[in-house]
Amino acid sequence: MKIIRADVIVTCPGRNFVTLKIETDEGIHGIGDATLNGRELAVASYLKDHVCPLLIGRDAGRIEDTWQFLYKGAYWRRGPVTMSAIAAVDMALWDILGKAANMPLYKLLGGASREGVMVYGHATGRDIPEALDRYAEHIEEGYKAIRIQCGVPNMRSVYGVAKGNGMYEPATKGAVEEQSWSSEKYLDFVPKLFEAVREKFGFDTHLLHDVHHRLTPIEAARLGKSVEPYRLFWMEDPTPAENQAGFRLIREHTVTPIAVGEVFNSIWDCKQLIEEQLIDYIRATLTHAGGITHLKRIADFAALYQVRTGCHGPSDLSPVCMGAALHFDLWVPNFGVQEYMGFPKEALEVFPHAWSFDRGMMHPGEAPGHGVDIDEKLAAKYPYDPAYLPVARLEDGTLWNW
Ligand code: CS2
Ligand code: MG
Repeated sequence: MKIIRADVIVTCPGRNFVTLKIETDEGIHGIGDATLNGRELAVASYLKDHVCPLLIGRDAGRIEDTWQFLYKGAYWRRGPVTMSAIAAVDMALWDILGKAANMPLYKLLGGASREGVMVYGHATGRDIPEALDRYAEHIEEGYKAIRIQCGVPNMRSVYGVAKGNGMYEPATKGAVEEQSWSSEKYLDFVPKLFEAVREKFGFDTHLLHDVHHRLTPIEAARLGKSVEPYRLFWMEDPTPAENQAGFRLIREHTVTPIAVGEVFNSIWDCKQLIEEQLIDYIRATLTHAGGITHLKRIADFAALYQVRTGCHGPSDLSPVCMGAALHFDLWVPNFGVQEYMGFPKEALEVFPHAWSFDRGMMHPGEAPGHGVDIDEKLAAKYPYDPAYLPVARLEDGTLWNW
């Protein structure tokens, strides 16, 4: 089966998404997600101008060889733009393979390892009472794992909290939003938030929290230690992970589990973290870490060290990534949890999908391939609308990690 066409579709049904569509001479097509929040057009161009022409005439079934060809053949390895582009090709080719075999992707990977995929939702509030109300709603909806983020008293803004009553969406139109940050205020406040959750709801739900790269290693160690009584499922991205050895310091002081990796692109970004057992969950995801072919490699490597998966799943990864991730999660032996932030209604219409949600558990469905398609006519009604992620500054104006 030969590839005869490859097109890039950029659309903004509620938020921007980049999708690659590959067509074959047997009339089967597959799609892959290539969305890189705030830098979408770089990946669209990488695909359109440099990758799509190389795909024409290739055997659609040679997925591994195509991956190696795009990775090694570019000479310039890794990086978010390259790896998102390779991921989109890989996802689309696995989709095609599934359709050709008339099998859902999870069966091609080796079959289901569990009945369903546990997902965590986002409970956010401007203050503790509001965050607890959202937490209660998630329990009502059947969530078994819930992430909580909350406004910090006397801080102008905080990461992860929805504006108004809508869904949480960090990217904004126009100028880059500048938020302010104080690690001291945050560290004093956040244990009180977890205490309030455990006091009100007990220990029946898995409690998660995202630090979003805001602390230094010693501060993260202090946070992890101070919240041990609340038994978090994980504290996410406690400090930036470019310096992987920095996590040794955190590990020496606390048994609070650590999840890292939503900004990683390859196995090399997490090699030391996994090998030295400095983390408990790896958050690398299909779209940004080279697709199914590469994430399988990361997960198998992680399994040697009892590190489990916890794939990134924000609304800025498209419903295509969500579908493919659920197949991956249903199969992967060392599964931990999957993030599920939900999508704007328009996005769910543009991307018809076989996946479903039921009381905190998700299933990819039985459609051949990854089970997600794109309605191109509808997609064309939502032109690209540039938006940027915010930045964070310390209270004295110093640019900090967002
Ligand atoms: C977050 C993301 O889901 C998460 O854990 O860290 O919302 C992240 O900020 C966005 O994906 C950035 O595009
Ligand atoms: Mg995160």
